[in-house]
Amino acid sequence: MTRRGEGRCVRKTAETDVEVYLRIYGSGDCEIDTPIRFLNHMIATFARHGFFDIRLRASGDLAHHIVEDVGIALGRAFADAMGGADERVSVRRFGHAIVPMDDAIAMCAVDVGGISERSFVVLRVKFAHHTIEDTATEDITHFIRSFAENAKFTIHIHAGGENEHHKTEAIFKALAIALDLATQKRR
Ligand SMILES: [Mn+2]
Repeated sequence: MTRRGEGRCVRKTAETDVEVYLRIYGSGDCEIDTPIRFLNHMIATFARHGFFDIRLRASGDLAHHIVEDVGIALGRAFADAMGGADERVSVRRFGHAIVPMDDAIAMCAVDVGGISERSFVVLRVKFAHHTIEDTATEDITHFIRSFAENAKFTIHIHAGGENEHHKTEAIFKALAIALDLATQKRR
């Protein structure tokens, strides 16, 4: 982990324009400004339950591009905050959480070690609907994969339930709690 646990990513492409500031050892404060309301809700939830301070601004052409590129930029901000494999040895590395939300439950385990710049994602979740509010469910899974790949994290998520909003919110909470635990300094 870098000394202050702070990371940034500014990323501008032909499709999107994204800026992220992240403080891993924060208090859950966030300012989220993207045109996708359900994504804003998920990232605010993620910040609150992970005690991450996040300032995020994103705009772009299509929702799919914005969700994907926010995942990439947030992942890069985590990678920036955590540093390379030699700096990541200062944190606990592993974390997990099981989070219920009414009918839904999500289980998440993470490895933030970034060994050999690798990442891996196992997502065992089935969505019965194509969208949640203004966000495509396939964009949510794409977001998690883009985030993990750019942060150099291994992320396993198993989730189930009836309500898609609850299921997704439980996933973001479980991911936040697991990452908060894994990024704590080693004693
Ligand atoms: Mn909600």
